[in-house]
Amino acid sequence: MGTTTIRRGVSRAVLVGAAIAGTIAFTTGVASAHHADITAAVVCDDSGAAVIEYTSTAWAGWGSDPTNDPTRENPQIDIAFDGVVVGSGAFVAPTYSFSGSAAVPAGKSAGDSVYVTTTAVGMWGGSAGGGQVVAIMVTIPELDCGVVEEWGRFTGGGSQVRVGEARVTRGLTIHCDLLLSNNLEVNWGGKQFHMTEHLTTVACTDDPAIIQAPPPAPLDTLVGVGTGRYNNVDGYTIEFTMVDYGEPGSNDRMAIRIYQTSNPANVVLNVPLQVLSGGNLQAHYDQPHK
Ligand SMILES: [Ca+2]
Repeated sequence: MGTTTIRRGVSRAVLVGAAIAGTIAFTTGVASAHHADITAAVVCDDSGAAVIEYTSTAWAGWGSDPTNDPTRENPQIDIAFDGVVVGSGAFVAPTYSFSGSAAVPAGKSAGDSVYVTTTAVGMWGGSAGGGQVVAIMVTIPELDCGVVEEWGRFTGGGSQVRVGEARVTRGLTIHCDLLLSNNLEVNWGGKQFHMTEHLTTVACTDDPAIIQAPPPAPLDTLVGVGTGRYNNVDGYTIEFTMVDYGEPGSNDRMAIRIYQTSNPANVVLNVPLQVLSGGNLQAHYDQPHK
């Protein structure tokens, strides 16, 4: 068996713990209306690392037209964590702000504080001098940036699942992780396909736009590929997509394509993605298992 790609459903980083305390701690520099405001929060980035996200904005009380105020321009605003510059940007129309992120300083952990400062290094538009510093204190929360694996599976419920010319035999079960036994059997026009090999690839995904419940599940869409027997002859591949649009199943969708593995042009069944004409696909949570 070749390389198996396993996607265990939706993965996401989880933030656990207290809300971020962000308060303006001090303002220094030239006594002037010109300064940068700063907001910041500790979050997990996509790679699972703890980072401080910041947004620096020209002082909010400025002017009446936020989209066209050259006095808000500044060519260099430095961002520092505990005095170490970690980023730089410019205030330009129309937002006069910028955002970024950088790693939490080494050695800092939950409960520690980090001073996030924004310094107006450049001259302001309208030729006001720079030098203003604004700082906020960010307290690092309890963070668990580990990737959470949410496991899922699909079953066929209700009456027999029908899509296009195909009927999916009762007992349909497909797991995202490939590890437990799967069952997919399709009948159409007197012909029959039975998936015999575990899937070779599968993707389980969750589209926020699709209301899949009930039951609650970490996915609404499963895309799989497997091999099996067509009319009792080995050497065929099945590609399938299942989408759970909730109950009673009349909005659920499925696609099935079966072809000869050695000759993909020999397609014996092709049902494009479409609404079921019977039955109900159901996505579920599954227990972690090895
Ligand atoms: Ca459904």
